[in-house]
Amino acid sequence: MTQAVDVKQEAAAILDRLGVERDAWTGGEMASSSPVTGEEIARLKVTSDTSAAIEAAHAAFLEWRLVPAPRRGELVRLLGEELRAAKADLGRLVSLEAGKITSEGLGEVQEMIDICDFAVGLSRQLYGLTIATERPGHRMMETWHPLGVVGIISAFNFPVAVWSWNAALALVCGNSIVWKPSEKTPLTALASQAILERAIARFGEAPKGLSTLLIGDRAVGEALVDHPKVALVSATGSTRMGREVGPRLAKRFARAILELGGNNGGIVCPSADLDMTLRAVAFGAMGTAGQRCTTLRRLFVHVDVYDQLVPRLKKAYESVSVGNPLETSALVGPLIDKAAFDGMQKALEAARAAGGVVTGGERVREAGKDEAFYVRPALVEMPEQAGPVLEETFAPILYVMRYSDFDEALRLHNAVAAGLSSSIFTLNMQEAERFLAADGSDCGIANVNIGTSGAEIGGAFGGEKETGGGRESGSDAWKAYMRRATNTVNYSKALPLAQGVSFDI
Ligand code: UN1
Repeated sequence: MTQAVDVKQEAAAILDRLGVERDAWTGGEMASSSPVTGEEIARLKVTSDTSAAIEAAHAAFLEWRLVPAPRRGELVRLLGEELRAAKADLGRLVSLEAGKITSEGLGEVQEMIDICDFAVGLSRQLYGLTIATERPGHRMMETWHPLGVVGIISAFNFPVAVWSWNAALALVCGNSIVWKPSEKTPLTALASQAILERAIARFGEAPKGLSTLLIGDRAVGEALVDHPKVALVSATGSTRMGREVGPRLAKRFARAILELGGNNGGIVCPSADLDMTLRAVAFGAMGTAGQRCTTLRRLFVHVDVYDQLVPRLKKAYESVSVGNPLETSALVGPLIDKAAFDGMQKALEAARAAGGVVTGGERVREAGKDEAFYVRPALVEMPEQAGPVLEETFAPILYVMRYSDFDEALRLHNAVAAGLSSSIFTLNMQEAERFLAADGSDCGIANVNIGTSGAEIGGAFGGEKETGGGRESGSDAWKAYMRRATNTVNYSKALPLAQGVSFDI
């Protein structure tokens, strides 16, 4: 135990150091509280004129798209520098506002720095293609152009990293950005915006309105989704949210990147390295108090190793440290709020009713902090994949089931609505390769001997089915942030038509 931390005072000191105006987070109508203690730490002003902010972002886009991409990369390089300088403060603010343990708060800022580095390189690699044409004296090519205003809707659990994936790519791709952060984590958003503004000031020649923050509730998010001048909305959150956002965007033919729920599974095969599996499962299922979209939620364990692995896992669940992430080195911090706690208890009740045997799951009280919701992570041995196992509950619940036939395990693994992340633990290459094959895991992320969470930024991030199908972050995810033009140039003196068509006038 170290000294008691005054969360309100510390948040204020960090915001001051990061250059956020006090006016933005004091005296406003939107309360923000820390899950660490349950105390209110700020009162934010809600953005009143979303339309004006989006119009300004559009005007900024019209200029920014003309700045050469490698110059745009320079702005993102400066953002990376500013983030490096602010890492300790911003990481701590993530812990204060989202309840993450220290190394995960810092890890989240590292993820921001990493995507900046990636985007800087990308700013010189927005490659198009040259394509063979069937017509003599012609050249065909593909060019990538800036798209427009990019709206970003982010969730509380990765309050800043997910913004940075979108912001860094959107900016090098020549777009302006408008960000609606979760109502649960607006302070880290104000801080990130201030950090970006510092980079913009150093850059010197960026148009005003290039990056805007919209503070507010659902109505503000809806205004962003419905505004005709927003070309793309990248939204991270629940499948329920995606079901509303997706059709609204489709209605006006705007683009969507949806990164929604996950109900991530793992298969532990007879040959698995059980020590490694234990650690991977523990981090995947209990890390971030089970509040990652990539959290491991379902585990299929082969009958031959079940009695070796599961008792050890249970011990880990019984002994993992749960507590205040600001004052202790606990590995599991608080749930975001009471609703998350209630949702967890409801799922555990349903699991018991379906024959589940629960280890853990009870509230861990912090003295004098009745509004903070700490829980012991729950491991639930289930007789079959049924009831709450089929749904994502955003809390640390791991459902464990036995299997004896690999194909059956694979079938059950894929038999849920979401399709984000997945893992197999095996030293048998036939099983590993099968898991990664066309008839293997149906998720956007499929791992071998690694847990489901903690992806690096270099790969495309996202998933299939009810996860929404969008891809963010690395690989060629940038293409969703640009518009593609196919150009055919005739440098001959004739006009041959494609497909041999003749049209002589
Ligand atoms: C999320 O939970 O929305 O792979 C994102 C991970 C992190 C990102 C999670 N890099 O767990």
